[in-house]
Amino acid sequence: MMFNCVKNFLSRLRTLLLFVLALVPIAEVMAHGERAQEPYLRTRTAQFYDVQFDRSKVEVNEEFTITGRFRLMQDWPDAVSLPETVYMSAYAPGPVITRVESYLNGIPARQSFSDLQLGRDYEFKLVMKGRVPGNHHIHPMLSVKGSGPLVGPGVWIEVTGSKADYRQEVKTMTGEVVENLDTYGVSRALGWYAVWIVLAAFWLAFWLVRPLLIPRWIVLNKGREDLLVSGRDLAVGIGLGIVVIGITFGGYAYAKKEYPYVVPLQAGTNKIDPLPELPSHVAIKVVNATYDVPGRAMRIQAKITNNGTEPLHILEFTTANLRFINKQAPGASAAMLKGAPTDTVARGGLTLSDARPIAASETREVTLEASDVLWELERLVSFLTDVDSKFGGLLFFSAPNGQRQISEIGGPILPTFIQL
Ligand SMILES: [Cu+2]
Repeated sequence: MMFNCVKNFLSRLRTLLLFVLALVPIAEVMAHGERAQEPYLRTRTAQFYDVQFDRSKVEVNEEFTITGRFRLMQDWPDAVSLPETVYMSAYAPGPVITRVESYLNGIPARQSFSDLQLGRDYEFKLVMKGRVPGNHHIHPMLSVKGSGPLVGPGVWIEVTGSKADYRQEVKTMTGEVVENLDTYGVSRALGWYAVWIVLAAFWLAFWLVRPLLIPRWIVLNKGREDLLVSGRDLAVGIGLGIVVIGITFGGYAYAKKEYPYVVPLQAGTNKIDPLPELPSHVAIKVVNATYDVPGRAMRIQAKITNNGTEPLHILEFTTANLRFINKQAPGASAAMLKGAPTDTVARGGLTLSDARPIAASETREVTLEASDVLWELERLVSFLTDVDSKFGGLLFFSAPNGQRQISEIGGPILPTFIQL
């Protein structure tokens, strides 16, 4: 009877669990938190563009490269620390890939960089290597001291093979070849742990085997402190002290002899110049911006002035790694191919109130509509509840001569809760 009861309960619990699991979309389970970042952090800090992964499937030990650019937004939010110290890397769920090389504007990015400039572009290159088999979501990532990581578009990389085959060979400056950095020195470190644990355990056990707190307290109360520490205790204490100091200095002398050339971990930062400023002939003034909550659409009314000599098409609006491409613009299909093959390219694209190119020295008021369920999926609509309700993004223009212009666009945004 009792057994049946338990069995029934367990089967009900299982049904309930299955039901709850069915409610959780798979994609949410596999994502690893990039959507949890506040929208002001994702739309108004670093805008990644032209991000490309050269492979989507690698074997353990095989390398792949992530390249791309980011623009640091002029309208950097007050709540986010300025990019005074940054570190360029890739984001992976755990140590499943290894960073082999990294560059920012062609300079090795082993260390942090200081004083990056707002409103300017930077180019990165990351060479990564498969380490743990599995399907991993990998992003380029710019870590800003005081603010945290700002991630670029993520791509699923499948690592195949066996973790046991992983090797990371390194040749040191003195010519020594380390066969596998993954396991190098681990046994020695564990050996040292063992030495200190044994010594500590001995010292603890030495005192624990004797009568402990209450008897010693009574002795103390009776004024017989002389009984608490015997001559043998003192001798063992001094002996242990000599052993500890001996091991410490002996270990140091041994390491110094074995490895005469030691380079400490590099802690300084590098200065870096931004990419040369591209000539921009566009002036943008946002007149009005709204986010239509039921329609999941951002509408931006902007006065765009073309100060150049070529007519310009509005090609793309990008923010927080979402891409809205105007399919009518020349170069649209090339633009589609240019970025990483992510699922964050809006299918509906970018809709314009006036699709004609903006002629040279013309000023036109255009309404851009970026409508897609991605706003919701990427959890970007919570900017409506921010104390600083502003949006930001990049607007790309294309000219008939194939040139592309990139301008920052942004300003306050108002939510509308009813369909207008
Ligand atoms: Cu991800």
